Amino acid sequence: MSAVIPVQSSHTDRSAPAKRWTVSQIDALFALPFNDLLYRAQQVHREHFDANAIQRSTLLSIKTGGCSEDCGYCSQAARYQTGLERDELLPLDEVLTAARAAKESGASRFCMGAAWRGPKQKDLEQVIEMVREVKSLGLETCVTLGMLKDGQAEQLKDAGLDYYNHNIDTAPEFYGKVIGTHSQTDRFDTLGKVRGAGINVCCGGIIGMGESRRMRAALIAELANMEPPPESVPINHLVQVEGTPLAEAAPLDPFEFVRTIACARITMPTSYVRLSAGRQEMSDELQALCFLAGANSIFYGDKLLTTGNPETDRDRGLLDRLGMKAV
Ligand code: SAM
Ligand code: DTB
Ligand code: SF4
Repeated sequence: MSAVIPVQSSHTDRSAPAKRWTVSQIDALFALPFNDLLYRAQQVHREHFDANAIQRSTLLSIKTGGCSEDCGYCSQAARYQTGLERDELLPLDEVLTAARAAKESGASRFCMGAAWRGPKQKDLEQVIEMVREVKSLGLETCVTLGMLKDGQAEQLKDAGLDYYNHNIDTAPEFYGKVIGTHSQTDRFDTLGKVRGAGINVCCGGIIGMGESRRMRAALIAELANMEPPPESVPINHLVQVEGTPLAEAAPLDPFEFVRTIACARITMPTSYVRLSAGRQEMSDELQALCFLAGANSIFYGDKLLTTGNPETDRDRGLLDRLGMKAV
């Protein structure tokens, strides 16, 4: 087995070209005995990070529901009857109240999400104001607004935006089965604009949508082969939302989710790997395994965008019990 899995040389210099990973190499990582895979992930993790430190980001949905897109997992797509109430873009003062509360409870980054295919210029101007003001509270800023047009990333950068979240979600061969209103190529186009403007990239995907292991490997390969790989890699477990096409997706073996985290860690040694959506449905023990596999970031606060996340008290308790500290 080890013949097909090269040992990664350490890659701390982000200016040097990263190693390219083939899908087969990552598939071979997935196929390792669980303990061997986690051991490798731990070695890589400890080479680049404090293995007991965790970064915390708080999410806020600044514009909820009514989205034109057809993403098969999403509660916010207008075309699915998910029972979600639509909201217009939140006023600045509500956003700032939430950002202050996030800072107070210990988050280092505040991430604002909008259910858009992409922002219209007049909406972008309001978001830019939010970014400026949130940043002035001493928080890192992140937004996820959908696809960007030329010039929009630069405007966000000028406002002081630190991260743009834009996921590629799944393997290229599975993308069209989940989403029909835009392509993965469109997503890469926006990621290029974000990178080009000098904004940090937050890009990951969703596991548990009925994809095969090979497809999970292909998703990780696409992420790891970005030049450079994303600074932040959210690995979401599908949250099954009633009314969406993926509400009845077949359950995933939880160890397969842990393996995905480990593969992300090994192939993207210097990136923050975020254990993202789906934590509320996970046991403390499963989350601890994800941290052992190299996840070193979480969404913190009792709501994601429209679905639940563990209460902050539960998270504080978990991190305490594991002897982990926030960064
Ligand atoms: N509309 C923008 C976009 O699509 O990029 C921003 C918001 S969208 C909700 C952000 C990401 O949330 C999606 O790309 C997807 O990875 C994740 N997501 C949405 N619904 C989810 C669900 N039910 N379970 C897991 N992840 C989900
Ligand atoms: C990401 O990868 N996960 C977050 C964030 N980026 C924007 C969103 C998760 C959404 C989960 C479903 C919901 O709450 O609507
Ligand atoms: Fe719209 Fe984003 Fe949901 Fe897709 S994931 S339906 S683009 S809000």
